[in-house]
Amino acid sequence: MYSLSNLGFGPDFQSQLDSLSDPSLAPARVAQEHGSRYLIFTPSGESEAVLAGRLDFASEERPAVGDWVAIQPGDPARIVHLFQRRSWLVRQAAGRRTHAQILAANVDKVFVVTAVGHDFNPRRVERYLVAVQGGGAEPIVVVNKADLCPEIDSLRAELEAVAPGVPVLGVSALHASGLEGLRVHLHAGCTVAVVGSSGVGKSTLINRLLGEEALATGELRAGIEKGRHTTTHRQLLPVPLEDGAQAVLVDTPGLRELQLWAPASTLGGVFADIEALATECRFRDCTHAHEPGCAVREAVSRGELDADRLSSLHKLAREQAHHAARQEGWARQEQHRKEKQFGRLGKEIERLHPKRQR
Ligand SMILES: Nc1nc2c(ncn2[C@@H]2O[C@H](COP(=O)(O)OP(=O)(O)O)[C@@H](O)[C@H]2O)c(=O)[nH]1
Ligand SMILES: [Mg+2]
Ligand SMILES: [Zn+2]
Repeated sequence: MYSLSNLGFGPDFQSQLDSLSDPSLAPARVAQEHGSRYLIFTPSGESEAVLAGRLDFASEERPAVGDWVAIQPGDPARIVHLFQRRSWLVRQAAGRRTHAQILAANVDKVFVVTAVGHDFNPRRVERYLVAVQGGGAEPIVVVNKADLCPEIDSLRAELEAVAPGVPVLGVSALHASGLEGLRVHLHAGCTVAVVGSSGVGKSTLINRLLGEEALATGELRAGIEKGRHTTTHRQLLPVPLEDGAQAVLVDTPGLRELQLWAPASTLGGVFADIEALATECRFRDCTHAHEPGCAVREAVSRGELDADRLSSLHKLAREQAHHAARQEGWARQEQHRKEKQFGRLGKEIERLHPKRQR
């Protein structure tokens, strides 16, 4: 059984429900999505749900895992309304036409999981942090498989340097060590998504936090850190805490690369060290690329700032600008298409009801 508050339902969603003023509707949270069929959590348990016809919009406007929705109870229940999201984890979905794909909605925190060995890469972690903070969630960096590496503390320090203000924890999911550091982030009603490349141990970690082998994990193959990718669907997993309370974990399949989808403003948060240096640049809009009197490039030449970190910022800023421009282009096209459609509709109405127009 679930309670709405353990699932993360709060006053903001309650007031959205109230504003629908339809006593036949009930709140529910999307736990899994399989095309047009959904698994939802409600206070009376789990149930299947389908979309009511009119919700069939563009993909960002369709319910995603973690979304709060209003349902008409039944078998299956019908989802009639999607509540406004508090936060989200978004990536750009692959395909001819790039579009935003909601990986998880209404997430409070995100465990960004990496592992010692070939996955370890500060540049990849920076990328995740930008995406997480851009969606309004709080990141926690987890370096897994600490059992395989005696230098775990120096790896942690390396990530702390690229993640100002973000906790960086070394753990071993396999040996269940260091997990207390993660558990302190699980509160009643709190939603924590777990992201990272395939094989870093996300499912193993979630099983440990759940206290049961709920998820299949990859087999340890030849070589030390290789794992098979086994999670294929995103899903919500309630975690029992003390006193009957629950938090909610979101398992995600391994992402080969989390393509950035975040507002430009989040770059500043992740690269706060560079932002601080930039206050000393001669030009206020210095891009730290070629301008004279650039305090950031001076810090690089003095060896105080890693040149790779600066080029990472440049790369992410270019990507961000590129996506923003493309998105704007589509928004204009879409607007144009709608205007044309409404224009046609107007003419049609005029044709059918000529008198009403006068
Ligand atoms: N040595 C070691 N192996 C681990 C650890 N955590 C997970 N693994 C192994 O890594 C492989 C991939 O784990 P899995 O949880 O499926 O990764 P996922 O793809 O991120 O969900 C499996 O063979 C796990 O047993 C750990 O802390 N130490
Ligand atoms: Mg997995
Ligand atoms: Zn500069």
